[in-house]
Amino acid sequence: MLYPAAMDGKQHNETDPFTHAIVRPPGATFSDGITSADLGRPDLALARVQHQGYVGALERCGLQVTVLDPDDRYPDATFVEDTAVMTREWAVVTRPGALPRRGETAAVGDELARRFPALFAMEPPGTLDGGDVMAAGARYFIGLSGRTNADGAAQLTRFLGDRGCSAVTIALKSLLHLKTGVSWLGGDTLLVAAELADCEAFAGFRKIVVDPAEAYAANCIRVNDHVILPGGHSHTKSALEAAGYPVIPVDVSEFRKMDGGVSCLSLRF
Ligand code: CIR
Repeated sequence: MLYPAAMDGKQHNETDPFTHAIVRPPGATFSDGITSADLGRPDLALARVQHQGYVGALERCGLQVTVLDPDDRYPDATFVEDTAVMTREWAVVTRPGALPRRGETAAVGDELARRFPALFAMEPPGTLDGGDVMAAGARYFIGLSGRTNADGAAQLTRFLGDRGCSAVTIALKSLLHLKTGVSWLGGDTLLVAAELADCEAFAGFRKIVVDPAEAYAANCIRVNDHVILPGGHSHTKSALEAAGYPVIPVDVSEFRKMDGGVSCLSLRF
């Protein structure tokens, strides 16, 4: 633990609106990041424009957005979600599972330390990417993935338990991160990819199952009154709207080429 241990029984109230987000635009080395997508190299200029559009969507949802400087040493640093798990009450700086990404946490940790007097940092041998952590109010789901190991999940589970939150782990087979395949929409509703639809951990949730042809859209973010969804997924957009969620589509094609989705691009609190 690098920082003084935290907090005193408070937990995120699921009705609290988000007021802030932290983002980090793609840097000059963006296309050198890790990817398995096989969609070609991203166009950096377009990625920057799309990132601005994404920030605009967060602002439209009422958030004040803090923009960190890009750091060309870390091509994946724009996927800032993986570097922390946080609510408005507390923050945990993660230890990302991919070695080339580990240094990304320094700038995020500095920013969070300004906001949170007590900031927890994960310790070796634990690894955890924020993309593997889905909160549904005080219930947390942690994906065990190629990035998040059992020790990382256990550290976070203990931290959450001390704050009155529950956590269960879900072993992932093929997804990069848990939230690649599932998004909490608030209350008891999930947007879920077919491969996680029957996951026992999600029994009891109402599920909107994503058409397999639109599996990428399973990663979306509910931000206050809206759902920010990757553009071009009309079936999912219609399903969300029919369920009563106003949708803001954002074009993130260049981030998809680097295995990123809409949740990865911000920390929201
Ligand atoms: C990586 O492989 O780490 C990045 N290229 C993509 C990270 C996406 N993050 C996320 O889904 N939370």
